[in-house]
Amino acid sequence: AGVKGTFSERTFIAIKPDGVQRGLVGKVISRFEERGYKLVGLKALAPSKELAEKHYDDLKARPFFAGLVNYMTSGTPVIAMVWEGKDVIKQGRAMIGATNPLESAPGTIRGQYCISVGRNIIHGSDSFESAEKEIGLWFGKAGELVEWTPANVDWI
Ligand code: RTP
Repeated sequence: AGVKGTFSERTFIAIKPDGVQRGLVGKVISRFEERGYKLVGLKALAPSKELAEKHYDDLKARPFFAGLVNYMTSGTPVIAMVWEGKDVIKQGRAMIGATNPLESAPGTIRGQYCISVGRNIIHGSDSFESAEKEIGLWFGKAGELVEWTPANVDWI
């Protein structure tokens, strides 16, 4: 996940199937771009059960686990992304908002678009360790992440 706390820090962000079905892909990408983050990995895929279970393996014991995996593997794609930039892991979580829509502040992504915890349109890594794990899981193949330099933005 790059180097923690520097401009090369990376996080894993995924638009979940309900976000794709609702046509919110462009809006989510715009928010990260406009904030000043850099898109270094992007793909659409319908995750396998194995991938969804590995991604959420810390929630295995929770009562909603099976439903969560079914939702992620419905066949509608997930838009898997890696975003890079200063403090992007923490800032990405702040931009996404709280898991429970009753607690997600208006202006956050979930606070603007969600009313149900089980259909909360987006995922973001919650720590550097999670980002490392999730980027490896979703972008395991060599060459899937791209290094590039934005035009004339050194001073931002
Ligand atoms: P995420 O991992 O997807 O970014 O979500 P999170 O950290 O904000 O929340 P977490 O506690 O890790 O839960 C993961 C996802 O499980 C679903 N969930 N459903 N009571 C429920 O039905 C319930 N609780 C959680 C949500 O989709 C949540 O994002």
